[in-house]
Amino acid sequence: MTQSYQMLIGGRWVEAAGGDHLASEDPYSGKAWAVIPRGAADDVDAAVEAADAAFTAPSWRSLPASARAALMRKVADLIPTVADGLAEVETRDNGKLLAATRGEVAALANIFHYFAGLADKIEGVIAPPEIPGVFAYACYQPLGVVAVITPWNSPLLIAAIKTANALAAGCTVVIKPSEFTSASTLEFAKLFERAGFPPGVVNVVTGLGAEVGERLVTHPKVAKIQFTGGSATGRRINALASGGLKKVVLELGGKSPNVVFDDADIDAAIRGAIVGIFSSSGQSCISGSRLLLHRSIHDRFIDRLVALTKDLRIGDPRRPETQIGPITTRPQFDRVIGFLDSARAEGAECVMGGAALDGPGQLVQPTVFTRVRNDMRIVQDEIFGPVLSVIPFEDEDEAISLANDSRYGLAAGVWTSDISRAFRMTERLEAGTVWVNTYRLLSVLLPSTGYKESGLGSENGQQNILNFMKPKTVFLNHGAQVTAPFIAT
Ligand code: TXE
Repeated sequence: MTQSYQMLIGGRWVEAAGGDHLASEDPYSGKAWAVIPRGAADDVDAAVEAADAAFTAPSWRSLPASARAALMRKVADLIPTVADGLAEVETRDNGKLLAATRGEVAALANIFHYFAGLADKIEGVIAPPEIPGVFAYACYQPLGVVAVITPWNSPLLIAAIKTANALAAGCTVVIKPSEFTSASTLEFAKLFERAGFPPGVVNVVTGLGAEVGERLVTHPKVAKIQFTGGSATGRRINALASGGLKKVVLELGGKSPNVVFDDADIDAAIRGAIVGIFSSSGQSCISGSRLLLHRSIHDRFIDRLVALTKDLRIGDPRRPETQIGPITTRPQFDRVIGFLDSARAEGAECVMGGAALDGPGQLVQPTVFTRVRNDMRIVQDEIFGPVLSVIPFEDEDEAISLANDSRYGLAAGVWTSDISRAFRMTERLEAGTVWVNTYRLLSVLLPSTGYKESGLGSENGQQNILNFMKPKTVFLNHGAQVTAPFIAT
């Protein structure tokens, strides 16, 4: 039986105005399991109007920051009561391992507590008196309506982080989840009602990027766009939004290098390489998809990595023993298979995997290519699948030159026991996040950004709250002679 979802606009659960729907498929069974409304321009307009009205309504705008924080804490406290169901919906919709989606859902409570903690710590600036009789200060005001556009690989986690950032600042939001994985966001949105948020502060409109996404991005009452997704879409959003001079933050793709020196703890580095690329079946912007190995360890490292990877269990993401689940969407599955073909055509050697699995669902074998050159498509393009390219290097300089020879710059890993080398590498790697002797750790307590084509602007951390606000400078004359105009002091 298929589950039927509605969108949340202005505090009401509604169908699309046009009455259209989209099917959501379970990537493991390949069957449709839910229907979501296929929104269009009218629905976006209604959601943005609702968010704008909520933004100016006293029930939100005049709410003390501590009360706003309290509402966010209520959401955090509600999360454990729905966590199991949320994780199951996410796994069914995007195919990520249940263990992973449970972890992501558990993190949401901390994320909401963290951002709630920032809501009442936004302070302005008082300038030292310069003009007798004039008091000058700057305060920060929330930007307004924030559009949150999310992808299919971690839909709930990404929507929750962006929404929490925006709410803490006093903004209102319209979330547009990926058309492939909208269910978890719609489930999550129920918590804002339960927590007592005023209607219209959080809205969700589902549908296609070209229909719902573009309207949202160009709507005159949207002040800021927070986007995670592919680079081509990010570029288009940036171009569309520039017409309205909107603030845009883009978290885009990656082709991250994982660099292993011969002085590293090799067993740990092998585990780090496997986790780096095969977690979430490689469908992660921070995947360590380029493994750079010091030439002296190359062959034995690959032998052991392949031996361990062969034991990984591929299959149903709901089963506890499964370690690699399906590719989330059919177009993405076709794209990954296309890369496997192009790698062979370009002369790379496939030392393990290299094919889809028979049977239902979009399962791809974990795949390792050696004898790759840096100019090959599998090395330069983001595959977003369980495909690892291995490249040897001679020394630190060559490692850096290979690692940085990419239009992306999202993340990088370094494995070494030499602390000086670790410092040198972190300094020289062109990436927004660098891990030393670990991989994939993330924290909303710290800023995250992408260098080069991996992004625009940054998210998270304490300072980021001000990126959802605009300063207002006030000169308050409480007794000075009005000075001659046009004279700057
Ligand atoms: O993402 P899109 P796609 C990469 C990965 C993948 C590629 C394409 O390499 O193969 O992107 O994936 C909405 N205006 N990443 O095509 O299109 C869309 O509806 C406004 C990396 O599935 O970027 C969805 O909600 N919105 C990434 C969201 O954008 C538009 C995660 C993302 O979809 C729009 C996912 C438009 N014109 C894929 N077009 C990461 N950084 O983690 C689409 N959308």
